[in-house]
Amino acid sequence: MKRAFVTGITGQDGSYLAELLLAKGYEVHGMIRRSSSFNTQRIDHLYQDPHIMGVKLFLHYGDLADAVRMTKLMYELKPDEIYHLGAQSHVRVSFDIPDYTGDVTGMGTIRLLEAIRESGLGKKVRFYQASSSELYGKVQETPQRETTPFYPRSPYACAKLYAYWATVNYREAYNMHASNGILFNHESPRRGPTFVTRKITMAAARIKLGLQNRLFLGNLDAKRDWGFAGDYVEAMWRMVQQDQPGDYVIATGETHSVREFCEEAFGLVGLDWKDYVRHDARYERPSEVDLLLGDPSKARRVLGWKPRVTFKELTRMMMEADLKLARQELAIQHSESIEVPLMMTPKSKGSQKVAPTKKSQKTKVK
Ligand code: NAP
Ligand code: G4F
Repeated sequence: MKRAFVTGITGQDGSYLAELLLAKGYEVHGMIRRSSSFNTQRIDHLYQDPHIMGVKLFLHYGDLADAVRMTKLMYELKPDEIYHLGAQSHVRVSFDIPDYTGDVTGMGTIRLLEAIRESGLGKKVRFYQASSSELYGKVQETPQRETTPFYPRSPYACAKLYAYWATVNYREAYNMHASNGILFNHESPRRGPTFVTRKITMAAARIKLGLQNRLFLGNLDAKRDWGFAGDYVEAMWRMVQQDQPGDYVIATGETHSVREFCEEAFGLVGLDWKDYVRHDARYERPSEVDLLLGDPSKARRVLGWKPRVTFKELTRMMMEADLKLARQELAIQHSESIEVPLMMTPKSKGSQKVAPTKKSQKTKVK
């Protein structure tokens, strides 16, 4: 049985990748951050009590800022494959916390690569680095392919540039099986709520149900090559299975503006986005990536990979999921209007059981 180690397993991609690896019979070990609130919602459906026999998913505390812990995990687990997805992954936020982003998203990669070498796994393990189309930034050619020069436009992209070249360097210097997936934007119902597609589908659903009346966005002209995350984790796995490591663009080969995404999403619930979307400069970036459009022909040729979900199917999938969540939110609001008084202690004077009643028909408990 193959053993995989996944950083960023609690994120969007980590959750789809964990599903894929478990379905293929892998034993999966994920590194998670200690958090004061639960951060495992995306993988809760996969998690089993480790005391049960035959469990295949294991979670370990760790952090990309902690080299000692990652080295220890490498010694202990000795994985066959490592999927390095953990990162501070928000581009706009990286302008606010550039130091942290450089440390976790850039240096985090070299810490993990060194942990692999230090534990003697360098020659054996296969390593996947979650590189990004943000590397192309101010694009030097369109569409962007593996040979297109990079021009990063954010602290996030600069950190990913460092991690990209660290991966290439460890491949060349130490003969490691280390590959970069240069993934263009990929989305899903599990996408973080502050990324633009999810922000739009959540708002369109809540507006439709009367839970919200405005959506504030930044630059509507930006164009992105949006695919489905479930398709993209399949490409990660295929890269790692190749005899030789390499770098691959993973994209749909189609681009759409943020405005078009609004039109499509609001249209699906019978609304005109122009009636609800307002501009807020806070969501603009000091330097923007105007256009991303990938050429995935190398991935198609070498990996036999192609995207299955179209732009329209993706938007529909996200809208359907967010409508369901908005309905649940509405139901919770409605149930909160039903008053259930706390029970008094049995010995206390005058205690009595009261059936739940609607606020409108309040019963006084004496
Ligand atoms: P995501 O949802 O933001 O997930 C990021 C993951 O990294 C989460 O599990 C997060 O943990 C973890 N993480 C953050 N800081 C960490 C730290 N200091 N130590 C350990 N773990 C940490 O991102 P995603 O969309 O799944 O993307 C996965 C990877 O692909 C990222 O590296 C991203 O930069 C890259 N990428 C994404 C796209 C895309 O369109 N989605 C495209 C190209 C590349 P918490 O859950 O605790 O926050
Ligand atoms: O959804 P976004 O925040 O994604 P962005 O910046 O393209 O980055 C994502 O994809 C990268 C791959 O290319 C990943 F590497 C990265 O980790 C992340 O997953 O923004 C998309 C576009 C931008 O041009 C942004 O300026 O949408 C524009 N936008 C307009 N209004 C907005 C908003 N973005 C966000 N997040 N919020 C807005 O209100």
